[in-house]
Amino acid sequence: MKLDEIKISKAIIEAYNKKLIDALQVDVAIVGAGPAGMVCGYYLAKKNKKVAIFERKLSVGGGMWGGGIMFNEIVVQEKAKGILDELGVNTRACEKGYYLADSVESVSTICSKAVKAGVKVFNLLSVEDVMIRKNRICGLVLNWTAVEMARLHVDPITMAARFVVDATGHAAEVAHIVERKSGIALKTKTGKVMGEQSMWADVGEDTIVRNSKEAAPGLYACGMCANAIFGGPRMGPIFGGMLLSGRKTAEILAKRL
Ligand code: 48F
Repeated sequence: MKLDEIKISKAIIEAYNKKLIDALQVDVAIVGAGPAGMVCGYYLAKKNKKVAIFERKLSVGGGMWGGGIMFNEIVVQEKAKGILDELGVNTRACEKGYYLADSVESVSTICSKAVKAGVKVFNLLSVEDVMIRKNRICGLVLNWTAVEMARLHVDPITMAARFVVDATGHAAEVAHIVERKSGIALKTKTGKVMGEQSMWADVGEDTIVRNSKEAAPGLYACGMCANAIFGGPRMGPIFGGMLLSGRKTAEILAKRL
């Protein structure tokens, strides 16, 4: 059989169009395919919820690939090890109560499990705005990352979601957009993004799970951005909090859907 480039192009264009059109209306739209967003998507998809993740970069995985200072190992604590076990990520005990995992194996396995559970991941798409109706966040405004990077004057498209999850990490980009543009007060002490505090793993890992909650009507904070929004320390290359935050957010949303 001779290979035909036109057939290859047509197959890709048709399949992607179908996938994107189908994602224009979902139960949960997650912004950011870091560890927290992907774990959240995995648990929601396992409960048969329709989930799309929009990721700015070419690759998924956010800050997990590089472990600590580019040493590609991550640490998780006892409480979170069960999530890696469930996903099939190998862990090795190091100090008592601390487990190591290869960060490349962690990212690739979490992503694979999320996609196989039914999550649709759209890389190279940036969220530049939100859709708000009746004072509730109910969708996202998307543009190609290439358009954003080249600063081209190209209008975005819009998709609808029953819930939106901000899983954009330290930047808390969706919450910042809501603060800047909507007039809706965030459910924080100040009504605004509180900002993350200096490194303190022990406190940060706890607060991140507590802060994984609704940040504005229709908008949930998940992963590092939960501490950025509600105020809590960063925690460095320990990733248990990200996994637990992703699972907690999924559990709350599964009940609300
Ligand atoms: O930063 P990231 O990995 O967030 P996370 O899942 O995990 C945090 C840890 O990696 C680490 C840490 C551990 O102690 O503190 O930082 O909370 O992943 C966030 C993803 O969101 C994407 C970004 O490219 C990254 O992959 N992202 C950020 N803003 C946007 C976005 C946006 N506006 N649109 C689409 N994707």
